[in-house]
Amino acid sequence: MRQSIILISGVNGEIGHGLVSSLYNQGIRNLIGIDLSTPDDFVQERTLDCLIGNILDHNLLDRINAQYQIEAIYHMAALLSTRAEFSPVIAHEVNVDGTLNLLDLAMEQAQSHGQSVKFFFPSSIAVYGIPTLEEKSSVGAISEDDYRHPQTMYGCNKLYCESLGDYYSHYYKRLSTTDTAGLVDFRSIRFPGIISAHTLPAGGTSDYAPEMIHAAAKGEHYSCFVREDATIPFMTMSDAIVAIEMLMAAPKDALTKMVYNVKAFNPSAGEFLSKVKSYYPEANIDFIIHDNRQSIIDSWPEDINDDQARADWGWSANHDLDKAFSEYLMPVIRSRYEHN
Ligand code: AKB
Repeated sequence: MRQSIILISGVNGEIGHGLVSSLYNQGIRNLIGIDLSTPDDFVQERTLDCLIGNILDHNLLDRINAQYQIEAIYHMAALLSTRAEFSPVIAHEVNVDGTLNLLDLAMEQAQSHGQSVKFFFPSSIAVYGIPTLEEKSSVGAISEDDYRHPQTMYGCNKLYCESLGDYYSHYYKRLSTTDTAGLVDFRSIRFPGIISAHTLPAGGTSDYAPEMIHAAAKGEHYSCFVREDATIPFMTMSDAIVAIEMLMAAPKDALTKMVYNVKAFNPSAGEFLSKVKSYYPEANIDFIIHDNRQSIIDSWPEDINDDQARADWGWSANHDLDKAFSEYLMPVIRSRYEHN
């Protein structure tokens, strides 16, 4: 009999770390990670095994398929928005083909063991594309069906993969006689920028906020690459993990959507800096605008409407901007950098 496991792709990344930590603290001991790089000790100590490899490698996925019985997949591996603009074709391969491979693995597994496989997919506010700054500031909080005109390769990839999730959940091989509806139970959240106290992001465009606070804590100079008035939604990593767990635990019949917005706070870069300075008055941070990265931020919404997540699975963020600093970021960041 195959061992029952939960599979996490991109386990060594930012959300991977947060997820492993939280699932392990709940007593879950059957986590298997995949990552391109060898995961750090924190991840290795909390997982049953970590496979070093690529989600594009069919031999690796075949081995996982043969060896394990998969209950759920958390598919975190991705190239983020800035990095994807430098290598759009590679980004498409990783973000789209990688997701397709894991959806296919979920379907094969569900067909072989006869139970549905839950599939979590982190989507992003990058699926939205607002044409002008005037419209961005006048439009208010935007809902899941609004403005789905991504301007980045990453946003295009995320939006398309949401549709693939819908296809695998509801319409997979609909011309065959086998009924596959519901075998893959796809659930997704469109995340805003995420700020972790423990790790730094790599290759995203919302990275300026976490980079600011970590640089200030380390006493390093930092040049923020967007204007002071640039505004998008953010949340803490701790709230992002809570959101994933709440959505994955929700009864299926309570869900009216496959993809949900969630939000917490939406400071401008200047407001975020003021908050950083209230803890680190000596912070050496200036603004040197990178026009192209700025244009990506300008296309993302200032605010999003998460009413449906609140109504369907009781979502509400624990951290507003003040609490994000006082209850989550500062206690961890202080002890982390003061001991180095
Ligand atoms: C990025 O900046 O690419 C990500 C995102 C908003 O999805 N953090």
